[in-house]
Amino acid sequence: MALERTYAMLKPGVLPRRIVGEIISRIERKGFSIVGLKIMRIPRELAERHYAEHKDKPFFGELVEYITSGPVVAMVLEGEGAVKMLRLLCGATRPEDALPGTIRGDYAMHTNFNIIHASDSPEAAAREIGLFFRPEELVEWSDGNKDWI
Ligand code: 3AN
Repeated sequence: MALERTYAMLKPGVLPRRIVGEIISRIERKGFSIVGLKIMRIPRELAERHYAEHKDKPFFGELVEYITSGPVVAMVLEGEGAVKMLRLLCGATRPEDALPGTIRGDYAMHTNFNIIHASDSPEAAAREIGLFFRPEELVEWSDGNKDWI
C-alpha cells in the first residue's frame, strides 16, 4: 500500500475526559507516525468549511456548535494506507454500529459525540490537512522501526 497522510481530530469532550493520551496511544500502537499535533479551538468559519459537505443536513448546526464548543486535538498521521486504516481503527460513525475494540466502539455512546474525526478519502485528507495545518507545522522524521510495523 502507498504511504499516505490522513487528518484526525479528537473532538471536544476528549480533553475534559482526560483520555487524550489513551486515544493517541492506540493510534501510535497501530503504527501510525504522528507528523503534526496541536490543541486548538476551531473558529466557527473553519468548522463550517471543514463540515461543508454536511451543510444541508439537519444536524449541521449541532455539529458546528459541538466542534467549536471546546478545544480539539488536531493530528496529521502518516502510514501505508493511512486513510482507510484510521477509519477502521475509529469504527463506524454511529457508536451503536461501532464494534468493540474500535475507538468509537470503546469510548462513545452518541453519534453527535463520537469523539474522533478521521478523513474519509485521500482527497478529503489533503483538503483537511490544508485547513488545519500550515506546511511548516508538519514534521518529517525518519522511522527506525518501520520494518517492524
Ligand atoms: P464520519 O465522521 O464517520 O466520517 P460523517 O462524515 O457522516 O461521519 O459525519 C460527520 C460527523 O457528523 C460525525 N462524526 C458525527 O459527529 C456527525 N453526524 C453524522 N451523522 C449524524 C447524525 N445522524 N446525527 C447527528 N450527528 C451526526
